[in-house]
Amino acid sequence: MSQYNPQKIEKKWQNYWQKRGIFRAKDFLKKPKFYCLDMFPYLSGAGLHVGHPRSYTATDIISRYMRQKGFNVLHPTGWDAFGLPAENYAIKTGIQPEITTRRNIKRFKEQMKSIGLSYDWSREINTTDPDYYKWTQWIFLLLYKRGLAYEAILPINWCPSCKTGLANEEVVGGKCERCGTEVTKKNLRQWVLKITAYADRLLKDLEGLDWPEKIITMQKNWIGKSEGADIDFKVENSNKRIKIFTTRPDTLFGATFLVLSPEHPLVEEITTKEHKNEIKKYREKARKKSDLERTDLIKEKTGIFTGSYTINPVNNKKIPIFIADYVLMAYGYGAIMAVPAHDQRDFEFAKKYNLPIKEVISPDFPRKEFPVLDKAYEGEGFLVDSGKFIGMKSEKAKEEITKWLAQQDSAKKAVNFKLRDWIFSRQRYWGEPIPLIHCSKCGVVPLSEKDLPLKLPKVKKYQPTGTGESPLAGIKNWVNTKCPKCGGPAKRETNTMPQWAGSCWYFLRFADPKNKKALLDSKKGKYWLPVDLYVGGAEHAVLHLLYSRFWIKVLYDAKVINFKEPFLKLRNQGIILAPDGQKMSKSRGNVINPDEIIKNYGADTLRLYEMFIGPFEDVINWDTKGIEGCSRFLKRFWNFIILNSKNRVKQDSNTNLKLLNKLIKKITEDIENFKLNTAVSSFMEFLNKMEDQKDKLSKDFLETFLILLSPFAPHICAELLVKLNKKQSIFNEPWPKYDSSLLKDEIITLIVQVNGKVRDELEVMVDVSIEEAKKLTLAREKVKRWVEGKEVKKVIFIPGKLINIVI
Ligand code: ANZ
Ligand code: ZN
Repeated sequence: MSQYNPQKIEKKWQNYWQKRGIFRAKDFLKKPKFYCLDMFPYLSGAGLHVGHPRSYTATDIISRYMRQKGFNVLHPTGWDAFGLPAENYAIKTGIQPEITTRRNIKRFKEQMKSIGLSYDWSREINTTDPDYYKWTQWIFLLLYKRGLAYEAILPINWCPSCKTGLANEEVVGGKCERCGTEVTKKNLRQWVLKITAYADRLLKDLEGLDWPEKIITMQKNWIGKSEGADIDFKVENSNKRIKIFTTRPDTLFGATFLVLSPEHPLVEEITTKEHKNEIKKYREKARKKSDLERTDLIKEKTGIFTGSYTINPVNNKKIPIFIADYVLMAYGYGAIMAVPAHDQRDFEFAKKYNLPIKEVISPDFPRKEFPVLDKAYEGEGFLVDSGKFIGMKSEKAKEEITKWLAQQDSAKKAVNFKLRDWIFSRQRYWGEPIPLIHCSKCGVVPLSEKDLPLKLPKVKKYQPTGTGESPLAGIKNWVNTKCPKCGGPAKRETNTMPQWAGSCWYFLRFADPKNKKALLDSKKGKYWLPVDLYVGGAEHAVLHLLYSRFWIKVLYDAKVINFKEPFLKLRNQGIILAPDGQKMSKSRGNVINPDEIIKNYGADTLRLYEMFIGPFEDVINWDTKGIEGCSRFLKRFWNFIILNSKNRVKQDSNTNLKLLNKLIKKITEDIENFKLNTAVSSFMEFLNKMEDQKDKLSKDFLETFLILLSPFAPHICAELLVKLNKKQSIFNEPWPKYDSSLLKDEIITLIVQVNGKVRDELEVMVDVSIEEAKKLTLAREKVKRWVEGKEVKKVIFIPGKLINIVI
C-alpha cells in the first residue's frame, strides 16, 4: 500500500497550483465576490513564527471554502516593509535597507508558499516599492490639499547622549533603548494629520460593523467622546476668565477650588509674588513626567496654590486656584473646576490640602443624613445644597444649570474628544518621503502629481544627524531643489512618513495592483471593495484600524472610492505562546519555527494543528503532542481512503449516509462561524467511527470526505482525489450540500431563553453538547441583544428541549 509522504506530495501540488494560476482572482466575473484579507506581515529578519500561520491558515480555509461555494475570491498578500528594524540594521551593518528588505521578502514568501496558502501572488505588493508609495504620497497630497495636514512645533522623544529622536517603541521605561540614558523631550517642527475632524464619523460608523465587541469598545474609548459644558470662571480682581470643561455641570455648587495644568498659559500671570518660586519649581518637575505618570490614579495628588482666587458663577463664592499635574494641558482647556465630593482625584487633593468638601449630589432624596465621606460619590443622583436646583435629577440639572449660566454668558454646552491629531512625521530614513517643498518666497509648495513618486535617495550613512532631523537632511543635492511655483531655490521636506502610512490603504491596491495611472480603477474598486473579512492580531485594535478608517473616509469624500468603511467583518486571532506558557522570543530560546514542523510532519499537519490548537481568538500554548496527534490523524486518513478506494460499493448504508450528512452540516457551519478547532475534532471523530464500522463505501462518499477536509489539508486531499478517480482539481469541486431529509430525526429545535424568557429558537443536532449549544446560542443576534456586555452566570440545558442563559 502506498505510504503518506507529505514531503513528496506537498511541493508537487504547490507547484501545480502556482503554474496553473488556480488562485488568481479574476476581475468582473459574474459570480458574487468575496474579499478575504490577512493583515499583511510586517517584515523582520526573523521570518515567520508559528503565530503567523494561525491566522493565515484560517483565512486560507475560508478562501478555499468560499471558492468552492461559488464565490469569486480575492485573497492577496504583500509586505509592510518600511520601518525601524531595517533602518537600525543598516546603521549597525551599513547594509542598505532595500537589500535587507528584499532578503526578508524572499524568506517570508518561501515560508508562506511552503504552507500551501492560496494567495493570488500576481497581486503581491510591497510598501517600499516606488510604484506603490507613489500612491501613499499621492494620498498625503490629497490630505494636504484638503486642509487635513498641517505643521506644528511639537515635542519628540530625544536621547541627549545618542543625539537622536526616538520612536515610542525605542523608549523603554523612560530610557533610551540603545544606551540607557534618560529620554527628554525636544521641540521639532512636525507634520500633523487632522484626524480629529473625523472624530464624530469615526465613532458613528462603528455601528453596523461586524467586529468583535471588544475592539469596537476600544475604538470608542480611544475616540473618547464626552458631552458636558464649557464654563467660564472670573479671576478675582482681574478681567481674566478661566475656561474649564466639565462633564458634570450638575455638581457646580460643589466646586470648592479650581485647578490649572502646570502648562496653562495663565499660570504666570495669576501667580502672586510670594508663590512664584514654588510654582516655578513645581512646573519644572511636571515637565519631566509623562502624561501616563501624571494621570496614574494610584499616585498621590500634588499641587501648589497660586495665591489667586476665582468666583464660582453659581453662588459667587470665592475659591482658590491651584496648579496640579493631574490636570493635563492637552485635554479640554487644561483647567478644571474641582468637586472633591464627587470626583475621586479632587477628593484626594482636597484631603491633602485641607480644602472644603461639599456634597451636592445624593443617591436618595430627600437626603436622610450627610455622612462624612471617605471617598467621592461619583454616581449621579439628586441635587442637594444647590440653591434653586435642589431635588432635581443630575441629568436634568446638567441641562438646566448650563442654560441658566448661558443666560449670563458664562457657560455653553460642549463636546470633547480624547482623540488627538496624528503626528505624522518621523525623523527617519526608511520611510516614504513627504512630497513637499519649502520655498522662502512661496512657503510650503506641494509636488505636482506628475513628479511622484518622490524616491528615497540612496545614502551612505544611515546614522542620525544629531540635530534631530532625518538622515535625508544631510544629502545636499537631494534637499536643494527648485520651487515648483516660482522656480527659485527651495528645499525639500526631509521628514518621512510613519510606519502606519503604507498600511492605511494597501487593501485598496490589491483590487488593481499594477495601475500606473491611478491609485485604483474605480470599476475594479467597485467590484472588489470593501474587504469582506479582515483577520489579524488584536494589537491593531486601535491605531492601524483607526488610521485606515480615517484615510478611507477622506478618500470617500474625495470620491476616489465609493464606500465609507474598509473592513466589514473583523476577527482577531489569539497569540500562540511557547509550550512553557511564555511569549516566544529569541532571547528565551523558546521560538517554534514553522519550517521545522513542515520538514518533520508536512504543511498539512501544521495547518491542521494550528486550527486544532483551540478557539481561534484564545491565547494558547503550543503543544508538541498535539502536533503528533494531527500527524497521526492524517496518516490514518490516508490509509483509510487508499484502503476503501479498493473495494467500493454503489450505495452506502443508511447509517453511514446519515453520518456523512451530519459531517457536512457540521463542517459547513463551523467554517461559517469561525469554529475551525471544532471542525478539526469533528473530522477526527468521524474517522474514528468510520474505521470502526465494516460496511464498504461508495466513491461519492470518499470524495465528499476529501472535499470537506481539503480546505484544511489541501495537499493530501488533492493527492488522494487523483488516486481515487484521476480528477485533477479538487478546487473546482463544488462544496457538498447536506440532505436534510436524512437528518430529520437528527435535527431538533431547541427553545432559547434568556433569564427564563423565550427569545429565539435554534436548530441543532440531537446529540448537541451543552458547550456547543451554549456557543451557538450566544452567537445568535436575537440573544446577543440581551446578553451582550453582561456576565453569563449559568446555563440551564434540557437536552432535546431548551437552553436558558442566566445573566
Ligand atoms: C467637574 C467634575 C465633577 C468632573 C465631577 C467630573 C466629576 P471625561 O469624561 O474623561 O471627558 N477634566 C477636564 N479637563 C481635564 C484635564 N485637562 N485634565 C484632567 N482632567 C480634566 O472627563 C471630563 C472630566 O475630567 C471633567 O469633568 C473634569 O472634571 C476633568 F463630579 O469637572 B469634571
Ligand atoms: Zn517659490
